[in-house]
Amino acid sequence: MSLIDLEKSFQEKIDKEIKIEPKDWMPDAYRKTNIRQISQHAHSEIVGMLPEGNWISRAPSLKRKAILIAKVQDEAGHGLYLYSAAETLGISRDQMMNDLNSGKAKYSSIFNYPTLTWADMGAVGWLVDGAAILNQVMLCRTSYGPYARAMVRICKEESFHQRQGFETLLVLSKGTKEQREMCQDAINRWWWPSLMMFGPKDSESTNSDQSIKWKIKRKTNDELRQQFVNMIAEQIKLLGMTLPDPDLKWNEKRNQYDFGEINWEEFWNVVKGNGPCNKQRLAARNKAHDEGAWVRAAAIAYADKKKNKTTHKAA
Ligand code: FAQ
Repeated sequence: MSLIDLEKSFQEKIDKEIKIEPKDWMPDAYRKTNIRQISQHAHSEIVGMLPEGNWISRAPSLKRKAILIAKVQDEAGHGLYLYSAAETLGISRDQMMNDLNSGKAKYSSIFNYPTLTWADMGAVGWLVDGAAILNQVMLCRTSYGPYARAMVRICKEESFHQRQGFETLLVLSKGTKEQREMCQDAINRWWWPSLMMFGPKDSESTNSDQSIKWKIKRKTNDELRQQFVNMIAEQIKLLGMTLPDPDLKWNEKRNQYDFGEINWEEFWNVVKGNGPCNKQRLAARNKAHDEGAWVRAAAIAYADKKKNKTTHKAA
């Protein structure tokens, strides 16, 4: 078959909603886009453990500590499913780790902001996991099979994460004056960065058109962002708090909430490595990688020993 025919039958498969599997023929650019997106997604889960991990030792009760440990552990699991999904496309885990640790690979901008108070654990769960879920529910139907299947399980866990975040804020919102202020302050700081998680506006999104044609993405950045604003603008009423946007208003005609302009300069600054915590996050990842070298060496030595024993027996 010629390249043109291969590409045509590939697109036909996508149009018929048939999943693309690792051994199927695929255009190089489809492989590369999936490796880029899945590995960035995996890195986001792993780096995303850091801002919350920061609060495990300071959680206000044993119950909150147990919940937070479980959540952070879930994020590690998500990273591992996603690295495995990316590996099926021919990239090695070592390569992905090197790209993350050297600063070459991107991860979500949101994790470059600091978690300053306990209320941030609620805001991260409610807003950050909330934004992540909207995006990930769409990815359960992405065209690459291993990615879609990984997302199904991840979404179930993220849904619990968002609820625990909302519940943490709900308790604070009914607490003392100081607790209510802490709750509002966390919402104020996390709102705009959460909107940035959906990526640049559609007119600036370099990958969207092709990714939508290949059904890697099913909705555009702006569509998902709007969906998120509509959802949160209603949920915040239950907390009795406000969102820090004077332009947020229900629009009867559009049947959607209008909202203010995102600070895109801040977004690109963070993406380029100049956010409040970019350097700290990379330093923490590199430290963990270096300190874990002996574990990887021991696992390889053990696997070699086991393999040699089996070969010996067979001979
Ligand atoms: N941060 O052309 P587009 C989570 C880059 S998981 C940094 O629109 P695309 C769980 C983008 O890579 C959160 N960079 O790109 C959790 C591209 O650069 P490139 C992560 C960003 O791929 C919760 C350039 O800008 N979720 O939170 C960002 O079509 C709590 C142009 O952009 C995923 O990764 C950004 N926010 O759409 C864990 C979901 N946005 O690569 C712990 C999967 C854009 O060409 C605690 N990913 N860029 O050099 C996606 O759905 C997509 O990749 C988008 C971006 C929607 C993020």
